[in-house]
Amino acid sequence: MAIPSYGHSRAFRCLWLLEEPGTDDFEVCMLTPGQPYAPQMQKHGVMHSYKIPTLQMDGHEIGDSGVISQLIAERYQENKQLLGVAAERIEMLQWLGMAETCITFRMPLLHLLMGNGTKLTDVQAQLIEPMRQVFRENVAHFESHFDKQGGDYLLDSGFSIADTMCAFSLHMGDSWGLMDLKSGEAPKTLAYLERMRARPAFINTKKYAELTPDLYGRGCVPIV
Ligand SMILES: N[C@@H](CCC(=O)N[C@@H](CS)C(=O)NCC(=O)O)C(=O)O
Repeated sequence: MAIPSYGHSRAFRCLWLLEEPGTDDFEVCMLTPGQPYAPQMQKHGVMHSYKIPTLQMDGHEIGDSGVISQLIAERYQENKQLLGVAAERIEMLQWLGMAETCITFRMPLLHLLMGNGTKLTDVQAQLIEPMRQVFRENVAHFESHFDKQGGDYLLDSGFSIADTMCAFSLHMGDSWGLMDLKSGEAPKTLAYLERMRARPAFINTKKYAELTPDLYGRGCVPIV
């Protein structure tokens, strides 16, 4: 799997999944952030994909975190069930989609957040306020789910790829101050996010952000 060397790319979702127990047979190729990804990945045998994350598996190149998550979960489902039960399939797929749509509106802000010097507060009135209600509704969707269904995870049956996909989006939105999780309007969603952040695999995944570009195995162990 090829990913850039910073911790807030969507690759976080897939690395987190791989760091959960049940999966050992993988290599992670960290890339240099800010440089075009395709040429860097080509040096490692990726022919067509230019997206991060990219998974090379069984002769295929897969360049979408949701699809990669499904394929990894299917591959290792004998070790650990991360796809929910059959009756939850449609709900699980909807959460995979939600993970992307709930951050889409924030994408124009990414270049600001990734260190070009502009403060979020400086663009608040122009870029954030007009979308404030849309941002709120995304958070409200998670909160009403936990109000109705309770439970520690998005699926009733337990921890799944719905969590690795969506909790990363909530983590990113909260860390960058783009989601009102701490306003008091979404206490259950915030508690859910804190539970996800406390998982050992989530904590291990954050360590990938400190690595230099190279090949690594589970737990950030260099491959020699
Ligand atoms: N929906 C895809 C989006 C992947 C994506 O756009 N990744 C960004 C980095 S987070 C990327 O590769 N940007 C470079 C490009 O689009 O050329 C996913 O969830 O993986």
